[in-house]
Amino acid sequence: MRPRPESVVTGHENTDLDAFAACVAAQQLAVAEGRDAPILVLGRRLQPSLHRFLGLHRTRFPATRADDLDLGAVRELTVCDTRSRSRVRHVEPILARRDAGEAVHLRVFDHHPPPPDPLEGDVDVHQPIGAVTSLLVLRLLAAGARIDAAEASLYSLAIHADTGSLRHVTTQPDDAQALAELLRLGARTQLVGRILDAPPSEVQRALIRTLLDEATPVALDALAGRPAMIGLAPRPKKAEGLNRAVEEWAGLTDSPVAIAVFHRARGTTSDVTLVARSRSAAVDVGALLRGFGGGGHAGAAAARQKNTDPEAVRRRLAEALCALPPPRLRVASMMTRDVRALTRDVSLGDAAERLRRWGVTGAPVTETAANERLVGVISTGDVERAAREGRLALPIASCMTHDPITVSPELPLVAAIDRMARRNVGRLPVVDAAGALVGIVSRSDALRFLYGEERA
Ligand SMILES: [Mn+2]
Repeated sequence: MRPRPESVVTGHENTDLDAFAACVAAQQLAVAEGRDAPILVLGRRLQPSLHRFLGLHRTRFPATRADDLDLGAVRELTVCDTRSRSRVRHVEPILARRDAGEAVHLRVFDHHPPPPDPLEGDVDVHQPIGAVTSLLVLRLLAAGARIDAAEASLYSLAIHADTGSLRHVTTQPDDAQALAELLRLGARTQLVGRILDAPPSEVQRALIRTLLDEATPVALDALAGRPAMIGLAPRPKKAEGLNRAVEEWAGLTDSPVAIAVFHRARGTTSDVTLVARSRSAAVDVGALLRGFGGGGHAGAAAARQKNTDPEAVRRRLAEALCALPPPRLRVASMMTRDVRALTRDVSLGDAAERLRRWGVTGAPVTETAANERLVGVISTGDVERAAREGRLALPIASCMTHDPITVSPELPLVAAIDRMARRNVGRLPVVDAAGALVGIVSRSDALRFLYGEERA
């Protein structure tokens, strides 16, 4: 006879480390609050990283599949890491009894944006945070619960997984605080390498190769003309680790937005799985894929569509991406328009004098005062070198950089800052389509944008 629990806790289908760890934390929280620990119920499928973790830890953290339980007596249900009803179909019979008026107490802990089919819990805890496990760990600590080294290791692994080791833009101070407390409690950081950074499997490597070959760039207004990549690949029969494959692929493309369209033939049509990653604040892939019946976070999202045509899905994705609004902050909104420039016929001696008087370490050089076409840049370093070599009487054109790195006023500010950092230049002349100097952005403009007003 199957066990007949009264209280269960579960995470979303395709259960990952964050969902599983949050369920374990919810069990411990119940104990700390004087309730019985709920039975942990897994989704029908598990993410490979959780599978790897359970390979060693399944006796330490016991869990059961829904099919191996009789859920008819459940009076308490806790759902972690989702509040979308369609993502917890494995406990649907419990939810259906609750709909029918039976007394089933529902608790929900989540960190995703609202789904189209939200669960309404008796206790609803939603917080935009990197990992939902962080939220539960801080509650456990506040409740005075004891956390042993194995639990601390699981929780920290989940936080590393969902925050990309605190690097994703969704990371919050509470994630870092929870991680710090877990390290104090003996979390084993070496697990992160062993469980999360395992090399991609043969299937994943093949997918990454296909995506690299079969991706098309889509120029986006939202990225001021920079492309997003849309890749097409057949979904393998054992479709595990699609997320990991897409993450690796996204890291290998130079584009901040990468969306994979995985397809699998079903008769005359196909089932499609979309997996998206974005490193740009201008493209929220969670919002984008909600338009395709999916969901997720701004930086990572997924969706599934049945009975469709992969090429049509790719076209609709490209259209939806192109319809995103253009970036608000461009170089033009931040540049200094009143540029102190020199002309190419000025002597190096005069240039030295003017740079000193203006209190700047460099200036753009234009053709003539009347013709503002940018022809180069000169720095105090160039002038000092000329002075040492006794060449101050020569025109600056003899000593300037002739091919300076420039930006267009239409470029998003973040792209300009990126270019400044990568090329290690302190100022970027801004030129219009005709090559005329129209402004300049400097390191101090960049810092003001990144950190707000500088202190004097
Ligand atoms: Mn999560």
